[in-house]
Amino acid sequence: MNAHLPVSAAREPRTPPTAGAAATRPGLTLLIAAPRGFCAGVDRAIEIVKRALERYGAPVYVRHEIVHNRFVVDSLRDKGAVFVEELDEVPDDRPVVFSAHGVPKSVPAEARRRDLIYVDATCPLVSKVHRQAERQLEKGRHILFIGHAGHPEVIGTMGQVPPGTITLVETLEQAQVVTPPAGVPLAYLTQTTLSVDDTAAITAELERRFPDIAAPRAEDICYATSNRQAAVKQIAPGSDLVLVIGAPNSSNSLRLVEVAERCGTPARLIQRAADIDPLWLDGVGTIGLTAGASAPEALVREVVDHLAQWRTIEERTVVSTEENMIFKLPRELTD
Ligand code: 0O3
Ligand code: SF4
Repeated sequence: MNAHLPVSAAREPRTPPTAGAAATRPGLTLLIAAPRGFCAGVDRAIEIVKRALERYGAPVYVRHEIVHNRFVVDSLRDKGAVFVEELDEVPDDRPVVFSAHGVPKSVPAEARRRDLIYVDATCPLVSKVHRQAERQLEKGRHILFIGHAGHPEVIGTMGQVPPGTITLVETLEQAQVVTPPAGVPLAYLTQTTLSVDDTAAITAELERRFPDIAAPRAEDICYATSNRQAAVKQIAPGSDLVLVIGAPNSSNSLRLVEVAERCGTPARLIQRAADIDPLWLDGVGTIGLTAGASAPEALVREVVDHLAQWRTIEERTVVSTEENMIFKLPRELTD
């Protein structure tokens, strides 16, 4: 393990659940990244669904998974939320919440046309990118949007402007060949949950090819995404294996796996503790542990307790930065 890591809290070794065999269990050091897990946008989105259930009673419909985590979705479903993919699955007389990832303009427009009660749980940092897209359109610029095709945030942001005024760029290779309309000024924007390093390479290429391209006023990749990636860079080099708690459709969680692997450390995405194969622990003395922005802290504790079945655990929290971001709830749920 790297002795120079900033370790904020070193705990006593945990006694495994089945005492007696403790002395024979090999030790396992856990380097737990901080920050990890829920960001302010996810906290807010989940709170919106809970408050909508209190205010309107069940069922409250939610368009798309409120955040990309099955545990979160299942617990809200137990409280009376009904998850659907499209508005046409929502009855006329029930409220609907739009997920944290944002929606194309056509979705609230359709909700208004049908006179539905709707609450928008789009993260304010995603909404900020939506507004930038509108502003660039007003300025007559064609937008190169950096993001992953098919992701709901990408569909939502690209749906803020008419088709033909925005072009998706997914990779550095695409940035090298993209041919936007000739003679039209350009701007670029990005998805909020991208790899900081890959995006820097893509934007550098766009700026090299199109020196007058307008950049976002501030980085579109959000604070939570960049902080979680930086935190993995702190733990991965001293770990034999990195576990990332998150869903396979969670963009920000997938990026954390990539960051660990690029540090030269094998990494696994797991949804729950039960996904851990005990064989992964062969020859492993230190595990780095983190969680994507949509994964609850309860799952981190579940993983630690699960590992304690097999090993005597020494937990260390490695803090790379402090976070204290909180977003206000929509007024219609606080009045
Ligand atoms: O965008 P991503 O797939 O990472 O979404 P998650 O996993 O639900 O995490 C929350 C992030 C978000 C709502 C968009 O920025
Ligand atoms: Fe908002 Fe960032 Fe969290 Fe996405 S990851 S919900 S943009 S704070």
